[in-house]
Amino acid sequence: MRDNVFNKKVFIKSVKENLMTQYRKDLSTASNQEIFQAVCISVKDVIMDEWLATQQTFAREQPKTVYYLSMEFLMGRALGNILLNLSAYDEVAEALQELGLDINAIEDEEPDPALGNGGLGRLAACFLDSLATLGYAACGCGIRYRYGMFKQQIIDGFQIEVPDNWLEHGYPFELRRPEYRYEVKFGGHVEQEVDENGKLSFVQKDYRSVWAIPHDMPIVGYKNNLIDTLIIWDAEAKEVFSLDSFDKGDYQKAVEEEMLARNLVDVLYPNDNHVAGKELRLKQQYFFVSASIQRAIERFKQKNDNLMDMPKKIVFQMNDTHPTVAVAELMRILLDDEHLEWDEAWEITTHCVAYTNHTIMAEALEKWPIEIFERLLPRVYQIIDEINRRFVLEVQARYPGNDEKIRKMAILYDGQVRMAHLAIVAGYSINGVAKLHTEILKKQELRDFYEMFPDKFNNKTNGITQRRFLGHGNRLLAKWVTDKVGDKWYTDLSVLKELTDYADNPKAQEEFMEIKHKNKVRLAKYIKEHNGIDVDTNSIFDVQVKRLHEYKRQLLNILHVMYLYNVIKENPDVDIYPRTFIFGAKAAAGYETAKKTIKLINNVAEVINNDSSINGKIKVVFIEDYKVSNAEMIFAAADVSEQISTASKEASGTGNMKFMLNGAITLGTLDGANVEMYDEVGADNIFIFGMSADEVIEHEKRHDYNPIDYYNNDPQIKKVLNQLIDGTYSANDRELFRTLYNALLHDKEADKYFILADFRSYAKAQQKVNRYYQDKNSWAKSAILNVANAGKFSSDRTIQEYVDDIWHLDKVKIDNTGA
Ligand code: Z16
Repeated sequence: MRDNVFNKKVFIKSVKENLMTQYRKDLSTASNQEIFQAVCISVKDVIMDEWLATQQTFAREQPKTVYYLSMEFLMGRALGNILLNLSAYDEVAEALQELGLDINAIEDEEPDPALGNGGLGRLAACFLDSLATLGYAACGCGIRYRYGMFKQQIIDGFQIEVPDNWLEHGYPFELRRPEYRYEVKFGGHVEQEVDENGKLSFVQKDYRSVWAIPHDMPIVGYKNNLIDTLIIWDAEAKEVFSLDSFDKGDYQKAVEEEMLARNLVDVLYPNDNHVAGKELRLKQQYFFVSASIQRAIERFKQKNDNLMDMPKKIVFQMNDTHPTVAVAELMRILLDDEHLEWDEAWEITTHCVAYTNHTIMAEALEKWPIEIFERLLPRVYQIIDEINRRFVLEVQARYPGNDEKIRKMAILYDGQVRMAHLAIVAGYSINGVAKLHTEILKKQELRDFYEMFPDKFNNKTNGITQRRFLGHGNRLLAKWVTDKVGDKWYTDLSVLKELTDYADNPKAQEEFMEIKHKNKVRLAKYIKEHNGIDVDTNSIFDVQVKRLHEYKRQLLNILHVMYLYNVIKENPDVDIYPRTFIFGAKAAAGYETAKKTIKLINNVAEVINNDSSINGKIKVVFIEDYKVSNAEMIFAAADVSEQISTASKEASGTGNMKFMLNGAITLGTLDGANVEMYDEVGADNIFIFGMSADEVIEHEKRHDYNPIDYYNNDPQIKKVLNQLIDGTYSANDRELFRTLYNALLHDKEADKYFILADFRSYAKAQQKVNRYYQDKNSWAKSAILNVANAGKFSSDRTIQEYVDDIWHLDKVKIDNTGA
């Protein structure tokens, strides 16, 4: 079947036919967008058969299924990835070439489905790719936001947020399935009723409800004929607003339901590692969680008659606290709709739900005011209240008279619902996302829970999919790797170890550097087109791309650039190898400090890039609208990967792994997964600096850090900080960066993220980078060793660990002889 469609001739014919039936155009008149759509329809034809075959196999074999509940799936573009996983990329590229078309230009017509903020959402996307590739039955469950992550424009150095209407031309890879809709109820009140058997039951009355309409997206496994599904739920008003309801007197209700449905999935909250606490967000959470659980239970009941068997067939993985209302919703359905006893429902729930923690940042901890919760979800709240009551009894039994424990551990406390506590009490597994992070959870943040439930806690170090971030994003390096070690790395990244033999080989080193250079030329072209800046492709490409957050310390990076510039100005002959400092980052729309940092980076760029006296030695580039599609190109072109978060703050990081896989050398702190990257690659092939997590935590406990000391005792630091407020980088408004200056020196928690404490150590590490790059062979050797030792960081490894320790899924083989 597949051979047929991706036979070049057949494929070309099919694309032409699609252009005709869809647009009544031929190749000479069709736009690239129209051709893109036509290509997608041809690809979809193939997918549909395999998708159906997979779902039929699942229905027949009933493998245990993981429902990955996540508010975010940062998928990135689908076309290229699907073609790669179908092993049809080259054929299609050639076919398009015969039509005079460049496959890259066609791929560029696809909007990035940006239904996520950053690391957490992209991790979910990598996990789906690995689940399908490893042959597991998985269902991603999320929200079909009409507007995903905003598009970023930089105007006069400031970030401007522009709505991203990703559905404008219709998204070719989604399948709307209104026949599988579910009702989701909000508000009203709970009444107790006694049924015919004298049994007490609880009924939600006077509620407002919406339909949840599933849209399926295919998750194509790598060359294994298996296609899993990502369901994104859209909201629709229950009744079409009609005169009919007006006559019946529920006009008001109809209007309210229409309004509820209309706003519900409008927009993704653009906060990474931060909660805004908006009521609409809780509505979104309950909406997609309720629909997903209803669906899972209905599917289960089609083939099973004993609900107590659910844990054998279903696991709900809760991606952070965002979907943890799932605990109570599952209880509600089992109690109220399935009429189970509390103990039975609790037995099922506590063996079906598991929770991943992704952060220790206090501002990311979700706590909902009881008032909002109770009003919006009255029955669900009752259930949480009962879970809490029973849990508090358990704590009292275990720690008699210890009220402190209750204060620290209760689910309901101080007028709030603490979602992480709900997840931990009900979940049978609690995992962190890197070794260091999990240790901090056990020893600090969740210490009391670890003491009470030690067996629930485990680590699952994050990973990334090599198919997208090497296979698709860096085709030159992918080919080089395949030439050296064969193509097994696509499904077993550990074979990269075999590249170790080439690290010392001068020819291999030269080839590697040549490929890196070509990728730098590709990025330079993009930068020229998008920023109008010429960059030196022989300079060191030093890259920090990730969400903008104070703990990630983009400010440390740019302050160091300001310092370097001072050094060059004072001593024009200083030995500095040309360097291009590349940034890319979106700031949450309401995060003022983050937005100021973007403005600072752009203003520093403006001054430095236009100072001809430094002979172009250093340049600064801020890449607008950092997103998955340009990320693929950026990783491929990087020499240096900046992973400089304050130790203990970055739970894992995943960009760090993408750079490593593309042969960039990490300059970083011993934070998150950097620690494990260090262990894999060895001290000679990574630049580590700064305080350790223990040191940071110790200072935080003692409150004994004073950044002023660094300012007073280090004239170069002093000079750089003064330049924030003397007009050097804001000639027209000296006060522009006062807030950044104050945040470092004078605010309540001055320099909360220890930028000045780590500055010297960072500058020293940068100096090492400067020297090391000039020894081309050593650099190439280290870069190759980074690729060689990136095997551990495949999301295939991560997913297999989830399967072995938490999910216990069955491996499925899809027989494609029928297709
Ligand atoms: C997020 O992207 C992360 C954590 C979180 O609680 C919320 C969001 Cl939106 C990130 C972590 O910051 C990062 O260290 C980690 O690699 C990533 O989640 C995936 O685990």
